Amino acid sequence: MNKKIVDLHFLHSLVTLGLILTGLILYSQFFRGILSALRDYARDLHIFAGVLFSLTIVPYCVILAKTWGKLSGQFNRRLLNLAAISLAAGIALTGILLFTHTDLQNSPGISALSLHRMLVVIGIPAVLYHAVTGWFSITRPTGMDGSDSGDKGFISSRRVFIRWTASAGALFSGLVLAKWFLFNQDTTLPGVKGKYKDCNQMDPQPMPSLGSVPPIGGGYQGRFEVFTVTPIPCTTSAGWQFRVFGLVDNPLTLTWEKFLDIPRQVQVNDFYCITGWTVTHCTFEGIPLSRLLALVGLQPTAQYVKFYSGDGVYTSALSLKQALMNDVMVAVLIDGEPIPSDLGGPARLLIPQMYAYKGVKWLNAIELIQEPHIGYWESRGYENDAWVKR
Ligand SMILES: Nc1nc2c(c(=O)[nH]1)N[C@H]1C(S)=C(S)[C@@H](COP(=O)(O)O)O[C@H]1N2
Ligand SMILES: [Mo]
Repeated sequence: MNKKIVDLHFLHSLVTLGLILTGLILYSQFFRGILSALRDYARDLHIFAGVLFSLTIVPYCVILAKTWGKLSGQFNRRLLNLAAISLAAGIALTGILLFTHTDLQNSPGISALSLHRMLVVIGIPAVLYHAVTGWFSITRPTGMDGSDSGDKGFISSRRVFIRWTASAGALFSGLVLAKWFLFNQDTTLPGVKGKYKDCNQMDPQPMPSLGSVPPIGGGYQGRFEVFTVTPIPCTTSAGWQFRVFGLVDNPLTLTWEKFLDIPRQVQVNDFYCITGWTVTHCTFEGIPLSRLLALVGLQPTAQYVKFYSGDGVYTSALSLKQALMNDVMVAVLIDGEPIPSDLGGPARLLIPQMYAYKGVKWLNAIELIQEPHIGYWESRGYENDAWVKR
């Protein structure tokens, strides 16, 4: 191998290692919770490394094109190199789609994120295998294609051993990743019980209305990735209250029971996280936000609506016009079951036409204000008007 290729290869392996590490951080539940500030750095690093990764694909294509002729008769090597480049390009392309939030249109079940992960499930084991077997052929300069240059006996049996171990390791890591990424879908039982933790103790439980049971949406499809920037708050009906205050004529403080007395509506929505995952056909039941606002009497100076979470940290806001859209609701049931604490219960905000970061979990207060408010993720770079783009 000439020096240029070795340098390129060294750079590429560093970038790949960085991508794998930051990617695992992005996927890990651990970093979606209270360490989500770190997750944010990991995302920036992942994007940066992703750009470098995408760029390094180009010279590989050039090199392959140049050596294509020399590889005549070596069908396997041609195929392997093509496959490796396609895999890298696929990962890069789906990564770019994720970065720009443009998902694959009209392809139910297959999203840029699921494809990205699927390709990584093949890619990481392949990279591991290549790293282990490639490593040894660099320290002992023999043919990369497995043709031993005069090694006999002990050494070649060691190489066979290494290859087998690498294969086993690659297979194992592939299976672990596949189980992690792909077979983590909850398609077995309908509903949310048993799949998401619920540490709330609410009495009485909200009675599902017609349409929630059985859910008119037919049951949600996909999997919620439980996001929280704080430890998950648990509450009881006695300890819980819901306030509507600010620029209103009649501020409200509702107990759980009074809150449940307000008529609810049932609607079917898809749920979009801006990081690329989607849950479709959710049947939500809750109080339309416009109904809550009608109860308090808005003052003319009320221009924006600010939402508070029971976690004490997370906030978001809408303009009054957005807040009055008829599908914005404070949801208490999903597919006829109380929303578990993992998913923001006992009550969470739902703005179906916007990305889910606008939907404050553990919602317990709404304030009418005059000036715009920039919420938790909005102040960390996400758009304030978070219309779903797809
Ligand atoms: N209080 C609070 N609300 C929140 C968040 C959060 O971290 N804390 N994350 C937001 C984001 S980014 C998403 S995608 C959804 C995730 O909802 P889920 O955890 O029920 O899947 O909640 C939104 N609401
Ligand atoms: Mo999100």
